[in-house]
Amino acid sequence: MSLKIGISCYPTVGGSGVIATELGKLLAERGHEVHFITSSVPFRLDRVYPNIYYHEVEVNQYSVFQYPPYDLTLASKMAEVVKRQKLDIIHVHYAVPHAICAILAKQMVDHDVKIMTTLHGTDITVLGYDPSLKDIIKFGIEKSDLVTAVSDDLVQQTRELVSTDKPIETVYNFIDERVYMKREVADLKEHYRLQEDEKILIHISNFRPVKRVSDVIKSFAKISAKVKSKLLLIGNGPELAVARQLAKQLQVEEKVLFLGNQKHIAELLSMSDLMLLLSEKESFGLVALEAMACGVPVIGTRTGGIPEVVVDGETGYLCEIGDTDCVADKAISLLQDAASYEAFSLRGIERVKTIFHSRIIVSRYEKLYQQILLNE
Ligand code: GMT
Repeated sequence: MSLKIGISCYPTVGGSGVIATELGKLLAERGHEVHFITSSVPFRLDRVYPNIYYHEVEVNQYSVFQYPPYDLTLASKMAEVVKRQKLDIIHVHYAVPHAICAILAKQMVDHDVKIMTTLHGTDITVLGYDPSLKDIIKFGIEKSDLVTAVSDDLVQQTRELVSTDKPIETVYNFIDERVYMKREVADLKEHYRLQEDEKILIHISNFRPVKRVSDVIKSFAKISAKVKSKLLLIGNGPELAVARQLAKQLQVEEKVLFLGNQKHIAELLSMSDLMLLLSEKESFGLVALEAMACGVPVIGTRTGGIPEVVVDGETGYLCEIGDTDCVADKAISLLQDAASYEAFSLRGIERVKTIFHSRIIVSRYEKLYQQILLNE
């Protein structure tokens, strides 16, 4: 049965925006009518797609208000789209503010739209500790018709933080395997002057303190003392200046390439040998999945959902938060052992195909949509 599905997310760079957009694209390919209700065109929606409609939430700054009313404008836009398009479901990404906006929108219309909320971590792990928001997060979760989270760990954390009995289903993230695969990138390597005998490490994030980019630099300094290597840093954010300063201090600045935000991640991963994801909190770690899909093993921290993505000793390694000696030791041994490197790389590709394949995950979401609609 083809459905009319509204999707709201933060459309800018970020894992939740990527997942929301890729899900919308794949649902549209399966014949559903998808309506993005967002403040700008989601950055992955980069061409015209049949079955996809975009409704802009125009947030105006009025001189009388200190803050632009994003939440209320979004709720009104949701109500307008639900009413006009007769949506079956609004699938929101984040409990706060998006689930709250959907609940409000539902009250504004005379049409029984269902609300599905997907938790991505940031709202729960960051906002959940802010007592003033705890109750509204709980409200958003409990008033949704169905709630999913991107890892078992996030389900657990949400339960503990907001003390709710509401069933929360784990639905893992996925990648578009037509994009994330190992590619031929000899020209690109040449462009960046990367040499054949150099190992390439990569870190991709929004450089928030939670990503512990300093640990990435510290680990890399230890690795590069033993293995001829370079580090690619992809992304932008508040810790970028700190990372630059530390690279200088540890005398590895010549070996670190700061490439800023990039669109063609699969190409950059295809020239890389190892990913470092050393976050303090990470409900899933979509970049780790993208890396594995391109045959790049990952060294991650044993935190949040990372251990559900990266299998220690099989598709990468896990180290405790802040243990840069562990990261360096594991990286050096893996990079120096070609046979075991190859096995890690292949197992990563296989794991993505069997557990995180878009076909499996999108079908799971479709089944959950049907389930909500049948529960009427
Ligand atoms: O990692 C971020 O800071 C961005 C954030 C987001 O909301 O886009 O990412 C969260 O959602 C991603 C997609 O589900 C997950 O892969 C990330 O692990 C999660 N980030 C955190 O939990 C810190």
